[in-house]
Amino acid sequence: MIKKKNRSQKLFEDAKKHIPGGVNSPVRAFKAVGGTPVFFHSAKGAYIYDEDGRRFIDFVLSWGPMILGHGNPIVLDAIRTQLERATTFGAPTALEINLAEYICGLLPGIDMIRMVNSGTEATMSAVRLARGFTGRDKIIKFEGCYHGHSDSLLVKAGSGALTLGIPSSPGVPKCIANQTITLTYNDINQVQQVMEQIGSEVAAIIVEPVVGNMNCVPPIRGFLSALRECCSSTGALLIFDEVMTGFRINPIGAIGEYGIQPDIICLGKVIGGGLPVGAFGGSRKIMEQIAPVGPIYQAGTLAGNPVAMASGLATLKLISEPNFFKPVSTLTTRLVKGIVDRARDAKVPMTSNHVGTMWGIFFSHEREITNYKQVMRCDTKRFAKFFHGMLAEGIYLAPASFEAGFMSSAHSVQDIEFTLDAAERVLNKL
Ligand code: KE4
Repeated sequence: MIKKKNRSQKLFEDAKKHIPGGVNSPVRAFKAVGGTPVFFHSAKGAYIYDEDGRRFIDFVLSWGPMILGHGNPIVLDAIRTQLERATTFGAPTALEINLAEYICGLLPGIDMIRMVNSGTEATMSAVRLARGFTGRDKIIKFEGCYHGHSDSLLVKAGSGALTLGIPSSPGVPKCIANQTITLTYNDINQVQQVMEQIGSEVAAIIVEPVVGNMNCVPPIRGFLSALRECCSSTGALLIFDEVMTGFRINPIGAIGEYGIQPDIICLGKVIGGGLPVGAFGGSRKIMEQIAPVGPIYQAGTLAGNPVAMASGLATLKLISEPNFFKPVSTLTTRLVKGIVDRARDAKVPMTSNHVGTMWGIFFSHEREITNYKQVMRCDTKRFAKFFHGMLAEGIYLAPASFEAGFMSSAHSVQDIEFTLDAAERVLNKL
């Protein structure tokens, strides 16, 4: 008897007719884990429901934004209220002031912020700002970090530390890629040596303070302070790409977690509360170089969209409450420790990292994962089996082993226990 196709399979076939690969963002296509992507229909709290009505506990949370869980009533009310008034003007609104004031009030050293519509726009604009502010062209980034898909940041390492960057995608001109140098995350000596040699040509070092795009890899002691020192001593700017870590690894993010002050911060995800928002910010001296007050151009039709501002502001106010972070971080620790303990009992090599409410598990023999090479040695096939096993148990993990997981305040201890019971069953069948 031919197995009845579920709705997702049918929808995926339909989707591929008019959408490249059937998705509007590649990682959603399940290429890294195989099988058919799940098409979702609705969500509430920690749960998402597919087109067949199946319920999943959601640890992707739209890749980070849904830190309050789905459909938070206060956030929905804020969105509804603004929707009734207007969806967009393409003109300034008081809401943009409210969100800018709120974020600058939370983040030390950030006097001004410019709203955009995505993390990609935030980092792309930050790179242009750094180049315009310093009058320099070179950018340093790190292997395993992802900063969105602007040309200067879709660049992988050349053969040697100082060799010019190589486009990591067709369509990125070599003349642009070769202005970006890609180094090894957490290799302090390497970045110090490179900056000693070419620091005067470097506009900025851009880094994910905790990497969430080679799964979850935190900075080793001294790495972020070394970047700060390298930039301060050469006149390069330090850009923290906190699109993922902002208001997620700590009540304010990496500045709060590690006490290192970037020159420019990039934000996204959580600050939109599920609607499209990105932002970049810094000191007044740097930010007033941005048009219209300064000469460095940057713009966007829906930047500062009032509905998105309302959603972001409501979200940030809720997560800034004093007793918000600790319980969600504690739940994250409970989940990660529980999975690792069950992997050990099932004799499945596994290690993990987590910072605040962001986490990652690695099918690896390594005691600790701190760099790209170690991540690349992980057992991705075993992850794919684990992913599908958990999916069948009603647990939705990131459909790629090089992605981080997330936690929300809507997840309960019962959800974690349910997840750990499922993990035990799945790990023992790997
Ligand atoms: P967006 O343009 O996707 O809003 O943000 C790009 C970006 C920038 N910086 C960091 C640290 C990021 O993690 C991202 C985007 N994250 C991915 C997940 N790893 C988004 C998921 C996707 O690409 O569909």
